[in-house]
Amino acid sequence: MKSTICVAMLILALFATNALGAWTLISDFESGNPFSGDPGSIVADPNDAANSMLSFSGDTASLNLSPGQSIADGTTGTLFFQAHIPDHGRDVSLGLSTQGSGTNWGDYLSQIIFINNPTDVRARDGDGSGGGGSPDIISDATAGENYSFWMVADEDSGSYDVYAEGPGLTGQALIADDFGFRASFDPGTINQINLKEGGSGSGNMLFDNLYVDPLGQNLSNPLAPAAVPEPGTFLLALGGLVGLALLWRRRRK
Ligand SMILES: [Ca+2]
Ligand SMILES: [Ca+2]
Ligand SMILES: [Ca+2]
Repeated sequence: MKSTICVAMLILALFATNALGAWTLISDFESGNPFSGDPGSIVADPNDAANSMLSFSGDTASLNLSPGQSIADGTTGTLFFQAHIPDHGRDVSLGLSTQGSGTNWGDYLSQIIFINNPTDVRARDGDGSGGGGSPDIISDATAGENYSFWMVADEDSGSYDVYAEGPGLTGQALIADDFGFRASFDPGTINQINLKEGGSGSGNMLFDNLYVDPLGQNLSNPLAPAAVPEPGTFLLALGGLVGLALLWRRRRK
């Protein structure tokens, strides 16, 4: 009997593992642009004509997250997005904020800054806890390629981490650790994404595939095929577990 319970628990654990990692798509820019303000336009991905991306060429834009997409007061959530830095394009910041606070620099919580000449990526360390200033987090990023970013924001401590994957990086790299929010206020619910031009450069900056997991740090890739075991693999594992359980029962007799 004990062994049967043991097998049932293991099967439940298998299903529970697959249920973790809840990404919600905010926009893949295939059917419109959810940003308001000066939101730019939808263009074809320079590397894949079948894919659409946001081309931001304006001054300021914002996107309001629905309650189900928002990071609640006192909790941690993760924003995933892809960025493509054109050669000699526009200096643009992307970051999290709160509805009602606005879109000024002082309203940014987390802030990643795409510098287009040279193609560096920086992040603002608002309270100096990660060393201060806006250090390079990717020096000499490769123009014309897509990078994936995971921005893990902790509302309670007012800090964030940035992980990235792309040319010149080794796997999924932690490139900003415990950087302080830029805004000096206690944000409460984090429910806005801001885009803002940095005052230099011209042209555009491309973004795609915005996802949020408002319930915690999530370093899985929402664009990767779902990690569900194939039926054959699952049955093989199940068979193995049942076999082990039977063996265990026989040994105990
Ligand atoms: Ca797209
Ligand atoms: Ca950290
Ligand atoms: Ca708070």
